[in-house]
Amino acid sequence: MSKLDILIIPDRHLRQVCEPVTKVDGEARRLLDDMLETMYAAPGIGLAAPQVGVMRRMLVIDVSREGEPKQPHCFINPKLVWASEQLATYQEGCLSIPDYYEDVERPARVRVEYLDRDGAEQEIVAEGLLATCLQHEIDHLDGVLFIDYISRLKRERVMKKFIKRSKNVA
Ligand code: GNR
Ligand code: NI
Repeated sequence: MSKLDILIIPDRHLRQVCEPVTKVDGEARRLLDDMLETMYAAPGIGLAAPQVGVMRRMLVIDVSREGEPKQPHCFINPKLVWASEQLATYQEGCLSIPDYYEDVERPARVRVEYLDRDGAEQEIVAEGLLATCLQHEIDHLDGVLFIDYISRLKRERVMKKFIKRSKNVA
């Protein structure tokens, strides 16, 4: 397994729409394993393929708490097929927008259809942090970031900071 580099805004990969995975083969599974290693090392509770520059509809999540058994989940071609009217607010962060956190309101419960790492069709009904994380990660596959849900003033402020930072290091 190998740890991958996580892309930071304003990297253009983070604003593109990913293509479906056509074959769940060894190469796809290797990428999922590398994404899990990268997510645990960060550390984070989720990671989407475009965050490591791979423009395919794949993501990994583990919302288990520290000290509890790990619960790695792989989602391939995930599709949000139902969302509750009831909303829930979580303070979100993103490994592609380091050290920035804001409250975001999203549907509290969602149903998602996807393929697992064996290519089998699965469906999950999620709530709580898992529901929020799934929506955050699926958004990444469509080039959407959590800062798109905060005020324009806050978003432009954080974008400006990271654009400046990218010019200083790159
Ligand atoms: O590690 C992460 N924490 C988090 C907290 C609240 C809502 C969403 C997330 S996902 C984030 C990792 C990440 O950037 N995934 O794309
Ligand atoms: Ni993110």
